[in-house]
This record gives sequence, C-alpha cells and structure tokens, in this order.
Amino acid sequence: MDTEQVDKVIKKAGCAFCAGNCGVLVEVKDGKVSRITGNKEHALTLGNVCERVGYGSKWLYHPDQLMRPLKRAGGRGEGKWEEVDWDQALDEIAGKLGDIREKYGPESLVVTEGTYRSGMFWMRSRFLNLFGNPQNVAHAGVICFLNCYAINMAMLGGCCSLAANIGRSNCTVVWGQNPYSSFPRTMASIKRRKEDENYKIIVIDPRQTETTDIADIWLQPRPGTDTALAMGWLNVIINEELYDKEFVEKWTFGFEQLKERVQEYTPAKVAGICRVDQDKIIAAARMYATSKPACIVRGVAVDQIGRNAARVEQSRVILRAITGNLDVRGGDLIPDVGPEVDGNLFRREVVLELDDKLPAEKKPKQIGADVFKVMGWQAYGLTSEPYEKLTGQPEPVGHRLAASPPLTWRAILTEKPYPVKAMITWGSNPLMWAANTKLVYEAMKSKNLELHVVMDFWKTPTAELADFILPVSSWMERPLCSTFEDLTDVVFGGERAVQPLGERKDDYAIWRELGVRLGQEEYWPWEKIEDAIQYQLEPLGMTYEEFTDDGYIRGGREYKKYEKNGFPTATGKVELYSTVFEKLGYDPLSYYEEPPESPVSTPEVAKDYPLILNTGGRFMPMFHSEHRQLGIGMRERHPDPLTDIHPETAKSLGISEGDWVYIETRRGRIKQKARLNPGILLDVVNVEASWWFPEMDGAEPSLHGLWESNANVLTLDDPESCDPLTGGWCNRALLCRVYKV
Ligand SMILES: Nc1nc2c(c(=O)[nH]1)N[C@H]1C(S)=C(S)[C@@H](COP(=O)(O)OP(=O)(O)OC[C@H]3O[C@@H](n4cnc5c(=O)[nH]c(N)nc54)[C@H](O)[C@@H]3O)O[C@H]1N2
Ligand SMILES: Nc1nc2c(c(=O)[nH]1)N[C@H]1C(S)=C(S)[C@@H](COP(=O)(O)OP(=O)(O)OC[C@H]3O[C@@H](n4cnc5c(=O)[nH]c(N)nc54)[C@H](O)[C@@H]3O)O[C@H]1N2
Ligand code: SF4
Ligand SMILES: [Mo]
Repeated sequence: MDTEQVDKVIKKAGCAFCAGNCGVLVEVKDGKVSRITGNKEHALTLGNVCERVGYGSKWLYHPDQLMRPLKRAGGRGEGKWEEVDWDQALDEIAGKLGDIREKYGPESLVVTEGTYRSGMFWMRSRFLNLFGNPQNVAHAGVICFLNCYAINMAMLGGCCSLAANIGRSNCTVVWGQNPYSSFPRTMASIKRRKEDENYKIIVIDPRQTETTDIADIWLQPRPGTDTALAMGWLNVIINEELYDKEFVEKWTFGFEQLKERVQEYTPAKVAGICRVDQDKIIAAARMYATSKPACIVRGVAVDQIGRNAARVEQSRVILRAITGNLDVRGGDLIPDVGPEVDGNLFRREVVLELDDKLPAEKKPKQIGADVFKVMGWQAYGLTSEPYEKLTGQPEPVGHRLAASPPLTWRAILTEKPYPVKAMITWGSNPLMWAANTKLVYEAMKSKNLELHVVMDFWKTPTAELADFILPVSSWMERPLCSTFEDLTDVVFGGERAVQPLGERKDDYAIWRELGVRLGQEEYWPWEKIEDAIQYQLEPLGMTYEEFTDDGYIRGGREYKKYEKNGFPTATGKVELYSTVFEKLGYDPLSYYEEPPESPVSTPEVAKDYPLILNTGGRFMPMFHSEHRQLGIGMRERHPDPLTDIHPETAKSLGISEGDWVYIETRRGRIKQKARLNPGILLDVVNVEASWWFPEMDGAEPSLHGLWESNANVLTLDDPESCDPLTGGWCNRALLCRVYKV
C-alpha cells in the first residue's frame, strides 16, 4: 500500500481567513496541512472559496508564527522578550488581574476586539460577566455592524441588515459596499441574479469599483452625505405615494411624523448636498420602490462617517419598511431566533454568556454607556424586554454591547471616569484598526496601564507593546462553530484539521484557564472547545461529528413572521419614529448632519486640506492588517499600500501613477503609492487601511513601520465628532492634502 495514501487525511474545516467561514477541505499529509480546496458538499458555501485559501499552508508554516508564550524582558516596545511556559504566563496574568480587580474594581479591565472570525465572542463575555466586568469591550464593531444591529433592534426588534435575499430580488441596492473585494459570496449572488435582464442594481459609492461597473444606476455622492440621499429617496417615495400603504398602515409607527420630516429633503436640496444630479436621485428612488421585491446590501463605509452614521442606517431601515420589503421573499429577511431542528433550538451564544451573573449595579459602568447610549445596557434593557416577551428567547447580547474605544483610550490616560489598569487585546490589532493611532499608542505606553496581554499568531505592532503575548491556534488548528454572533439563524461547523502547532492554544482554552485561575472553575465545565460545541448541539440531538460533517444548520425559512404576533418592539410595529431613541434622549426621527470635518462644516480647514479623505476600501487578498508577512504570497501579490486619486487631481499636484505620496491631515502624515483612478470624484482620495510591515524592526521607534503608511494616523476620534447614538468615529469623509514624497 502506498504510504502517502495512508498518511493523507482530508478534514472538513471552516475557513476563518475572513468572517465568511466557507466550508473547505484541508488535505493533511504526515500531520501537516498540504492543500486547501472548497468543500462542494457544504450546503451553503457549495465549494466556493476565494484565493486566500490557496495560501493557507504557507501562512500556517511561516517562520514568524508564534509558538510559545512570550513575556516582556525590557521596557514596553524595546523588543526584548523571553519565552515562558504557559503555567507561568497564565499564573502571572491571572494573579495581576486578581490584584487589579481587588484594588480598582472589576471594571478596570478592558478587552479590545476586532472583527468576527468565528463563533467565539461568548467565551470572553462569559469570562467578563463572571469577573464582574460590565462588558468593557472596546470593539471595532462600533463602526462595523454592532452599531447597525443595535439600531435595528431599537427600530424593529430584529435585524434586517444581514440577510438580503438577493437571489430572489428584482432590485438590489448596494449601499457603500464593494462586495467584489469584501464579500465574494455576495458578489457571486448578484452576478448570478444579473443573468436576468429585468433585475436592477443600484450602487451608491463615491468611487468606481467592480460593483459600480455592473450597476443600472450608480449614484456617486460626496462622502458622508448618505442620510441626505436616503431622506431624499424617502421624500420622493412618500410624496409620489410609491410606498406600501397596507404595510405602513398596519405595521409601522410614526409615519405621519416621518412624512412631515422628509418634506425638508426635497430632491433639489439633496442634490446640492450630495452633489448628485436631481433626476438621478429621483430615478433611483423610483426604481427601488417600484421594482419589488427589492433588498439593500449595506457596506461599512457609512458607519465610519462619525456624527451622522446612525441616521444612515435608521433611514435605510425606514426605506425597507415603507416599501414593504421587510421579511419578504426577495427582500431584506429578518432571521429567526434559530438555528433549530424540529423546533429545538441550538444553544446560542447568548445562553453561554451568563449575563445574569453580572451584578446590575455594574452595568452602568460600561465605558461610554452614558454618552453613546445605543450601545449600552440601558438600550439593551429597552429592546430585550419586548424581544423576550414576543419570542420567549433572550435577546442576543454579546454582539450588542460595546465600550467606546475612543473613550477607553482616554480613560486609560486620564483615569476618568475611573482607572483602567488592564487590557486584553484579543483577535485584534488596535494600533491598526482604531482611529487616532497616536492616542492609542500613548494609552498602550502609559504607566497607568499596568497589564497588557495580547492573544495573536504574530508579533503585531500592538503585540510589540504588550507585557505578554499568548500564541493562539488558527482556524486550521481548532474546530469551527460559527453562529455569526446569534445574528442569523444559521450556524457553521468545521473540524480541526491539525493539532495546534508548537505550544499554541485555542482562544477558548486561554479564556477558560484564566477563568479557572480567577475562581470561575465551576462555570467552565468543558475542558475542550469541542465539548462546549457538543453542549450547544445537545437540544438538537446531534453529535459534534454529525455537525462538523454537515458543516451547516439553519432555521426554517418563514417570511412575514410579524404577521403572527407583530414586531418585538414597544409598539409592536416597525418604529419609523423610534421610541427607544426618544427614551434615550435622542431625536426619534432621522435627519441629516454634515460630517464633522468637511468642505461645508469646516471651510477654514478645507483651505489647507482641500481633498476629502476616505480610508479603508477593501482589497484582496489582505484581510485587515493580516497577511502582510513576506513569503506567503499574499504580500507579493499586493506589496504596497495604495491611494486612489483622480488623474486630473494628480496631474495638478505633479503626481504620476506609482509615485509615493504623502497624505496629511490635521492629525498626522503617512505615505502610500498613488494609483490613478478616473472613477473617483475629483476631490476625493481613498487610502488603504491597516498597513504595517512585519519585515521592519519590531522595536521602537519603528514598531514594524507603524507610522509609515497606517491610515489611522490620519483619522479622527474626538468624542464630539463621533456619532452621538453609537459613538462611531470618523474613518471617512475627512479632509486631507496630498503631495509627492
Ligand atoms: N478583502 C477584504 N475583505 C473584507 C475585509 C478586508 O479587510 N479585506 N474586511 C471585512 C470587514 S470587517 C468589513 S466591515 C467589510 C467591509 O466591506 P465594505 O463595506 O465593502 O467596505 P469598504 O471597501 O471599506 O467600503 C465600501 C465602499 O464604500 C465606499 N464609500 C466610501 N465612503 C463612502 C460614503 O460616504 N458613502 C458611500 N455610499 N460609500 C462610501 C468606498 O469607496 C468603497 O468602495 O469587508 C469585509 N471583507
Ligand atoms: N481607517 C480605517 N480603520 C478601520 C477600518 C477602515 O475601513 N478604515 N475598518 C474597521 C473595521 S470595519 C474593522 S472590522 C476593524 C478590523 O480590525 P481587526 O479585526 O482588529 O483587524 P486587525 O487589525 O487585522 O487585527 C486582527 C488581529 O487578530 C489576529 N487574529 C486573527 N484571527 C484570530 C483568532 O482566531 N484568534 C486570535 N486570538 N487572534 C486572531 C490577527 O493575526 C490580527 O493581528 O478595522 C477597523 N478599522
Ligand atoms: S477567506 Fe475566502 S474562503 Fe475563507 S471564509 Fe473568507 S471568502 Fe471564504
Ligand atoms: Mo468590519
């Protein structure tokens, strides 16, 4: 018998190089990952994968991958480390956390987090609740979906912004997203649907992309003016009576007030604000309202415009509701509380989080909850009550609450509202993701911060400023159980393909072992993550093996669920006029406000910084700050950071294709390479985010080139510039100048 055959195994894993969690087949030879391909048997992803999986084995066996816990041996940022064993690392960390809790209270710990990678946020929620911490999670999600989710919960007690039923729609609006680069599966659905010539696509983006290229109508607004545009659409749809009268009558609250409010937003006025032709605005509004069913795919750009961000999402939910596109086939679906099998519910993350263990008096201590109220426990109380009453289930919580990151960095530095002494950076690289890098850096260097632990695969710039770096196992070395934070009615599963390399541990094991050392032992009964997943599956009568073999469970697909019992809100309806916002002290209706830094709101700044700055347009094959290491192949494919600028603007500045240029704002300056893009507005530039250079020195002052090309050196996070409801900060619609290096 061929030995090669004996030693070769195929594992059905779930990819987590991005949040897509596609089903993949990992070929393991002699205990090593050799090849990864799509799993055609996966019921949802059907073998479709993106190019990233092709780099999987080189990524995993890259020499820079961390294998043992590291403890800082010099000052923070000196780049001196000693390898320690796990017991020493965990004993010392838990010991310090215990002391800090004793001295400053359990709220003095913060966890910083980035985007979703697989179903694991419950473990930190569980740890924090048991620790007595009010979920001080400084989360990138404040500008990436958590905000949107919280707004949806307030308005309709469910989330209609995650499951656009593209395949059955007659019209899809892609609002500030470029799925070609960011969500390949969405792009594939749109392209498949487009084979029908009656299908319409409307794209709203200041910049030409592969997605605007296939649009029937492409609206190119000035960045940050999206609420005005949406209110203009509402003006047209309401005044021309293109809305769904029956739905509005029966299922919405506050239509008359809305009608009055939108009168301010005439197409002519909106055209002036957005700099889009008035007729085009009207045509797009009519197309959306009359091509039923229609759905709206939302992007992250408009979550990142600061002060007016929440109102964009509020207006979009109103658009979906009054056109009768909520929870209908081909519209914007509202996932059920599933996943379930025969009426038995999978144990969702909310069940595992144990928020009942958190003393009520701790909840108001969450950083920022008194300012950006939509992300806090008070708002959760207002939405979870009707939710539980109607569904009989707890409202998902772990992905609903967040501490304000800008206020967290400030709390570390000023000890206000109280001292923050310890930070655990988990699956996240805040020196890359958070706005205003200089301030984040100062917080991480501050003596006030007595403990900083990073859990990652690599020595990232953030890890270089830690006291301990704990090496975690990647998706190939751990099983997948992905509920998408309870937001959908699906759950994805996948097998562990190989045992953790070196001494790496999975995230679950680390939270558990810290918890056990801090007196939480009785609450961590599952020794391995597989056992916890088995517990989640128990009500379905399904084994872990069956789950990972199928790779997928979903709830039943039912449309118009509201017809049975109404919407789980205080009024039982979709609140166009939000009683939750009103109770929290905000305007219950949507309105437009200029971006905090713009040619209109700060003309004096625009004199020196005449161009509008957007940071962060996604590109392949990188995922955020990952995949930059040389030798894997991804960096070789996209070696340099690129800034899009219009050829005419570039010419007037003496800039040619490929020139290194400085991009400067009032906050700082970085350099990237110019890419001339005739499809971008004349006065807009788009700067790639998350750039660092692993090959550069890790010690200060370089920190792997932290200050060279990192877009967040340029961005704005003053609390007054943040969205007053959610605290979202400004990565887009800022002011900058560009000049040749
Ligand atoms: N390759 C890759 N894919 C990713 C990621 C990644 O890092 N790399 N990250 C993942 C994550 S966490 C997220 S949140 C998603 C984000 O994915 P997307 O939502 O697609 O995010 P972006 O590409 O940043 O922005 C989308 C578009 O918004 C446009 N835009 C900028 N400003 C405005 C504005 O003011 N109004 C409007 N209407 N449009 C504007 C930009 O020009 C851009 O083309 O991608 C996910 N997928
Ligand atoms: N200027 C600007 N800033 C932005 C954005 C923008 O468009 N413009 N986009 C924002 C958005 S939408 C998001 S979601 C954030 C993204 O922010 P993050 O999700 O924090 O992304 P990264 O900065 O890449 O940091 C992720 C780190 O987690 C590690 N990691 C990956 N998987 C795991 C795992 O399973 N376990 C552990 N322990 N570690 C893991 C990676 O190696 C990496 O170092 O950035 C935000 N910041
Ligand atoms: S990286 Fe590619 S294959 Fe992996 S989950 Fe994301 S889209 Fe799917
Ligand atoms: Mo994100």
